[in-house]
Amino acid sequence: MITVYNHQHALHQGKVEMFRGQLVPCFEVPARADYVLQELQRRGQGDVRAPQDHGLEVLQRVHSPRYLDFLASAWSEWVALDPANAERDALPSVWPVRSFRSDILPANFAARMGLFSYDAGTPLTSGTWAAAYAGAQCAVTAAQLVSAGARSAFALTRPPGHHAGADFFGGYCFLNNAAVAAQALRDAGADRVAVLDIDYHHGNGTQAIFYERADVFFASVHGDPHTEYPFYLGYADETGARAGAGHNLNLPLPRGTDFARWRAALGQALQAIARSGAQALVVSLGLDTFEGDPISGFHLRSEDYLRVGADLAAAGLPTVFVFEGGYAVDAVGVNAVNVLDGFAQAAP
Ligand code: FKS
Ligand code: ZN
Repeated sequence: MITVYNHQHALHQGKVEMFRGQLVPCFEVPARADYVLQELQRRGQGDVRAPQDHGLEVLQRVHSPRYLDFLASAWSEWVALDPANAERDALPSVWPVRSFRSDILPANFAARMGLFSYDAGTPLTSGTWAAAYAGAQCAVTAAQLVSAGARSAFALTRPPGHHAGADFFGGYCFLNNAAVAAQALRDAGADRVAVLDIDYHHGNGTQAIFYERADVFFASVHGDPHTEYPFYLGYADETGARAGAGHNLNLPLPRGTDFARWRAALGQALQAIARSGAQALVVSLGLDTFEGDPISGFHLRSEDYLRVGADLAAAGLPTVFVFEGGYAVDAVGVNAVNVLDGFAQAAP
């Protein structure tokens, strides 16, 4: 399997996130991607390529112009507020909840940070735009390889993407790599595409982007948002709206779910994807379903990921894998490559 790797990922290195009233060290660290790359090389799967630059156009297919403008200039605006900010991450602290306006673009930087975000756990840093931009280009490049006939490709990139919406960041995500990949598959000629999100956390951004569309089916297996992040989306009764009615499937599972039960939900999602008529598949590949993950609550073991890969291969669709979460840093490489290996062995 070809890996498209964003070596600029390390430019995004948050220092702190807000957690229970304190600033704590970030869980989403550059070493995560390094471990996956090392494991690919160790297991002889080292066909690793750099992304091609397809420009802003591919991002504009999914994200709003004013959000992209904001992200591209946010760091320089942050530093312009106070030169000492160059040493600090930018975090939002004020948000327009219900009854506030979101059509106005305030001049105040903090106000715009809040307008374009939904949590205080997602630091914006000096290299965030460069890393996120190159990362999204990895997703497009992987999608184009698959459109051109490859059975599969893996976009190894961070920051992750599935919590980012058309015009907001949050949950460590800025640009929605999986959505950008799905749109690139559509634009390259696939009439129907499916996104399958197997990260521990619901992919609220991806769901929101495609919620009213019939051409991209979204299915997600994740921790029940009654207790798990992102809390405000990801419930089973969210099935799509307008043209997208019936094209969204959420399979929330309780904290503590083991592989047998998780795998049954995966099977349900794959059946729905088959019924959707998708001609290509994007997998939001989170490895935070692992039993050793420090911030999540499922109990998958390292060897289970081989079977996950095999189950995904059995869907028989050209597949783009996009790296998302997974915070047991020393295991994330083995777990990610187990999925890819399991896939490749079942679908050579
Ligand atoms: C721990 C509180 C949890 C937010 C969790 C974000 C999860 C992100 C992710 C992604 F794939 F996007 F990276 N805070 N202090 O794993 O879904
Ligand atoms: Zn996650």
